[in-house]
Amino acid sequence: MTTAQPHKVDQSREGDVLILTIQNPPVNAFGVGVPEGLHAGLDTAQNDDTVRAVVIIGGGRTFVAGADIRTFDLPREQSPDLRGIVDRLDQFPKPTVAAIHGTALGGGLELAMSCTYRVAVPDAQVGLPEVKLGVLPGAGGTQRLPRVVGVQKALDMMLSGNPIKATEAAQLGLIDELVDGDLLTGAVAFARAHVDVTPLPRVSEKTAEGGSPELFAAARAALGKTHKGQYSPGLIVDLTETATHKPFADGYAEEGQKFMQAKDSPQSRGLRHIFFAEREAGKIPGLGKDTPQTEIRSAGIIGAGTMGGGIAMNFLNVGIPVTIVETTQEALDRGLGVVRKNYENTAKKGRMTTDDVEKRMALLTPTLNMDDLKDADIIIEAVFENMDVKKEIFGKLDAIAKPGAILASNTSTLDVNEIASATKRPESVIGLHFFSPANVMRLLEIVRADKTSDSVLATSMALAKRIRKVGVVVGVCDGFVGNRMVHRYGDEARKMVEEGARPQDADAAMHTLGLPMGPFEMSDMAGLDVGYLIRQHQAKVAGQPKPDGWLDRIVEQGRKGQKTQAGIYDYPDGRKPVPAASTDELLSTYRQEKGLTPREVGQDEATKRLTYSLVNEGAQILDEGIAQRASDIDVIYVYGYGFPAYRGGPMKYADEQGLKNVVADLEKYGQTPAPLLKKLADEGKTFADWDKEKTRG
Ligand code: 3H9
Repeated sequence: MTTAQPHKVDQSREGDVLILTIQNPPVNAFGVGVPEGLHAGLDTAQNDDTVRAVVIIGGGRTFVAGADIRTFDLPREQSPDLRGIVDRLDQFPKPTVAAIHGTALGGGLELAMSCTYRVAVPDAQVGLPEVKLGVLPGAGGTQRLPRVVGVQKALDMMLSGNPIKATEAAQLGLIDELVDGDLLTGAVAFARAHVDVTPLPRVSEKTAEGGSPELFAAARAALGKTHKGQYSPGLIVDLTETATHKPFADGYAEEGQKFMQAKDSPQSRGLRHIFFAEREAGKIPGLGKDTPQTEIRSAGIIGAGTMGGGIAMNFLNVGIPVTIVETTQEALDRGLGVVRKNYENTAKKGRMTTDDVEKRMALLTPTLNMDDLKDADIIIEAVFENMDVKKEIFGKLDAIAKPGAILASNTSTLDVNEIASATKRPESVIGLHFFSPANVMRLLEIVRADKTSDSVLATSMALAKRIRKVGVVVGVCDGFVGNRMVHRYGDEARKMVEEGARPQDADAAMHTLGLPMGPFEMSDMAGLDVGYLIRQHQAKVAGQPKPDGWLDRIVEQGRKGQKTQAGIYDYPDGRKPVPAASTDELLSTYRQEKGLTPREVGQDEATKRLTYSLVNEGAQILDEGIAQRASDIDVIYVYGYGFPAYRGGPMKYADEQGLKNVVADLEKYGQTPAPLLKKLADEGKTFADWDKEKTRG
């Protein structure tokens, strides 16, 4: 769009230097109005002989954080023309200096690399994160970065997508000068010192050093592990190789085409969806930015088992002291031992120093006395799933905790309202459901109970961010969002096996979608006895006969999953599942006894039935208001259950397939579509439409 757009670039002068300040808050993304403003500025510089150099700087908190991702779906002629600006800067007759603070990411770094020089404050960060959005640097990045930092480093940066600090970039020659003190003053001085340089250095005229056929072969081979199933990483390697043996203009043209291919792929749509979904999840309708929050300076954790220890690590990692309570010294010692071992393993891999390990451990205070939690700002209960035990603990906490402390339960299924009823301060009670391993998995389901106060909710959301989790607010129901959906998925998987599928077929069906584990590998890992005990208990309470499914029979053989080195699968080496002959035999007997004639269940059917069982339950959850948005469910599945981000999560995946098709397949395979799903399909809508309508109110 070239007309009637307000220019988002201010022009000002410092003597003979023209300063162009990009003003597109919050992150100065290269959106509509930015190229127009930069062209206007470059026109000024070109037409005015008194201008001898140009400084390009970001207004507000950052340099340019990249192309405006929201414009990716616009028709090409309406998209902001980043390549046009980069081309013009590359050939610009006067020195141009990019002055970087905050982050120069993606198109932001590409813009900077097309300037003659780059200066930055030491704490700035620069990177090409496009791979995380399923695309590739599309404004010269794949051709310029290897020409500046060498092939290996460029591949590392573009394939990881992770930014590097300006200090490292300066060592690599990507930043020409670090500016201590005022960035603009430093940039203007730098520009002035370079007005007489001829010819002007251009990155596009350099050669990309350090590539070899072996290096590129190794890079391609590694993608199978690091970026399995993904489209854009291979293109990034190809284009980097091109940079080593073709003229800049050829590589640049190739990059332009491949960028468009990647941008229009379902994988990029999925990854962009998750980028925005993650940020949306942080917004809670009705909860203003000014909602008062409690400052969390210390935490208490009850239970030093796998979950309690993992949860503690999140706090220790960001410098929040933790007091951890157990009932026996032995359990306490074991718990602390596991935390220490985890840190030491990280140190062994070189990702932490031994000093860091000791600093973290020094923040952890073990105790057998719950009274020691009296000063904690937040207390998280992480004991086993038993309502009576949890209520007893919360009753005690009510007497011990200081007023205003947050009382949280890490329950994965139980009713947080009932837990809160054990206290006289239900407004302070919330569910914080961490996922195992709690020090690794990024998801945090934040369970808002009926009486949870806004302040407790807002504090919990902010805390999630601080401990580097992705917090998603959910309502109270059995299993909340993630586990409730996974139960349906497990039911469908078991049913499919009864019909004739082998467990390994069901798992393979989900691998084809990109999940690292299928339903049965996941059950074996979690422990089959957990579900078994729940099923037995539920039947007893309901006065029904003892459950006798094929999975119950496996548990009754003493095969409880990975932990007993035998479950649905065998685990001869302790970790890797191998199809078990005993399971085949058991299934065959089971089907005979129950009069079931096995039939072949194809991979397509298996994938659809399993994935759509998640989608169907997700639709029901949305309808009940347990999740705020379909995109929240996607965030939960990507960060908590390994659903590939490049598919955008189950609800986005369903949107991509078309909800009409999803409904037709559910019906074909004997599942009843949830009313909301049916309604959206009938109206020709998507879950994304539903989210939009909801947001509009
Ligand atoms: C690219 O550049 C392609 C080119 O190679 C080729 C083109 C031809 N666009 O994360 P935050 C919004 S691809 C649009 O909460 P933080 C974000 O949605 C791009 N919007 O803040 C949020 O909005 P809201 C390569 C964007 O401080 C608000 O800004 N660049 C963009 O925690 C604040 O964001 C990237 O991939 C964008 N590019 O983190 C960088 N970026 O308030 C992506 C942010 O309405 N961005 N927004 O929810 C980031 O990594 C982080 O946002 C950043 C700030 C580190 C910058």
